[in-house]
Amino acid sequence: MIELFTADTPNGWKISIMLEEINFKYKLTKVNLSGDQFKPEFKKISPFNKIPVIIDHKHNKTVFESGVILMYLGEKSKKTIS
Ligand SMILES: N[C@@H](CCC(=O)N[C@@H](CS)C(=O)NCC(=O)O)C(=O)O
Repeated sequence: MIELFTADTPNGWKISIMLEEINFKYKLTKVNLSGDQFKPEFKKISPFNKIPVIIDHKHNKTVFESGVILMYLGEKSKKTIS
């Protein structure tokens, strides 16, 4: 299962849209950007203190940077553009 750490911003929306498009089940965890991004436990998964981040619990992988997350999910989905 994918867990998405996100907030109500375009970079966050990009990943929600992708997850919906590829029809993956995911858990959405909201991050309050008024300061929670600087908490040590969040820094462990997001070294630059930014959303979005995903944890792929099944494969024990953490991915940050929206473009990288999109590529990761695209590859996982095995969908092609036609
Ligand atoms: N290059 C990053 C940018 C991420 C980014 O700027 N996230 C913003 C929200 S859209 C953020 O977490 N801001 C909190 C902060 O800078 O403290 C990406 O594409 O993921």
